[in-house]
Amino acid sequence: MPANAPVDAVPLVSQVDGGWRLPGIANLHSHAFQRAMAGLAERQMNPSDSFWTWRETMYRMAARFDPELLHAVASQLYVEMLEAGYTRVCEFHYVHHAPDGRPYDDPAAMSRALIAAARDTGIRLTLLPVLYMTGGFDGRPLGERQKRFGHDVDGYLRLFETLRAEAGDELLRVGCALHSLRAVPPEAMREVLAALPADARIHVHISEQVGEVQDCLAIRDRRPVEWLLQNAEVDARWTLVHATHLNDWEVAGIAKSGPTVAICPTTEANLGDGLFRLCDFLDAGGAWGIGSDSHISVSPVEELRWLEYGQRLVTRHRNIAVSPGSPSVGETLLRGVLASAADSTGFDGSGDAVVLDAGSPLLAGATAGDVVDRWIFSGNRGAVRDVDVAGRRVVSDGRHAEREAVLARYREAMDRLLADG
Ligand code: NGQ
Ligand code: ZN
Repeated sequence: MPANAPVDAVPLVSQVDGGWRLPGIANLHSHAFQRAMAGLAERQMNPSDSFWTWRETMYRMAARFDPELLHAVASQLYVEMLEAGYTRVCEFHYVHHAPDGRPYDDPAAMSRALIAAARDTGIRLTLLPVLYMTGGFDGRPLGERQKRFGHDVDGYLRLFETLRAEAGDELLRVGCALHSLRAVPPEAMREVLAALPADARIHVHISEQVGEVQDCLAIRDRRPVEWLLQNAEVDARWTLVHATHLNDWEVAGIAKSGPTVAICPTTEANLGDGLFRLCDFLDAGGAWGIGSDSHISVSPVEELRWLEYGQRLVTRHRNIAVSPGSPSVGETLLRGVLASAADSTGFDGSGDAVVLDAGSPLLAGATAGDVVDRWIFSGNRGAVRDVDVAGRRVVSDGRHAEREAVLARYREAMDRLLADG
């Protein structure tokens, strides 16, 4: 196949012995520690519960982590990701220091816990140490619980360089994340961007909540995406996480500049963010992928299904994510995810594969033309049989080789995280 063949011409699925082989899937957005609170923020505390009150619960959970607990939780999460078909994960990592804000003896200790979890489980990791400096657009200092997230520019760049020097093999990349426009003052953003190597990936949370758009307008006189496009050279090295609230100019501007939008459908639903403007963005030719973000679900099937279902619910139509020449919703979605994966993660994903079990009831009588739709739109029974990462088999018969040992450590970690006091 010539390198410039249109993506639709590359077969997405091939038949192998007793299965259907697909490319590995990239998870563009993860906060590993949040796996430990999945399902634990679903009781009403206050009639005005919102993203911002959820965040307080999340901060209480974040405050309990140390490197050992992070390693245990991330290992479990990565096993679950691999068993679900994710072979690459971008870890948007901001819990850097001890709970009182002081750096650990090794300032990269929390990052190393994530790297160890990825190496132990065999998932490809794009580690994105996060720059987090202020508690709001007005530049207010970090709150008590945010202190362990914070760096000044020099401290951040030291961490970035330390990690970067250790990366580059087929399983680890290091890029840069700006937590959000509210957490990074403009001058600091410029300094950090100017210091990055030319090939560094850059991820940023943006325009997830209406409150953030309003604050940005009030203080920077621009909407968040509008401001970013006007104040940084946003291109294919960038990933904009969420980008939920966009006006027409912003939709066109993102599509034209080439960043990937990391859409996190289950988390965005869970947090009451709003609905990404998928139809308009696809029409504009924008690049996008999916992330499991807060890990209330660890399933590419569920992310893709809900991305489509959200659109069906608001438009009252069916079969939305299609394009001329690509009438299958499942295939169009999967191709979208594949097309952005290398730009967003820094891994081209060669040697990654997911084999679906042809013996699964979901796939009885499947053909190459319908197997992807059937996988995505026929329920929640796991159909992933085998998973390869960089040519190495890490999941066989639906099970990760280290599943039991990782789970035992995770249970102990959860007991500690959930203990009183
Ligand atoms: C985060 N998560 O950093 O974990 C954020 C919440 C914030 C999502 N936005 C915190 N889904 O945005 O300040
Ligand atoms: Zn996030």
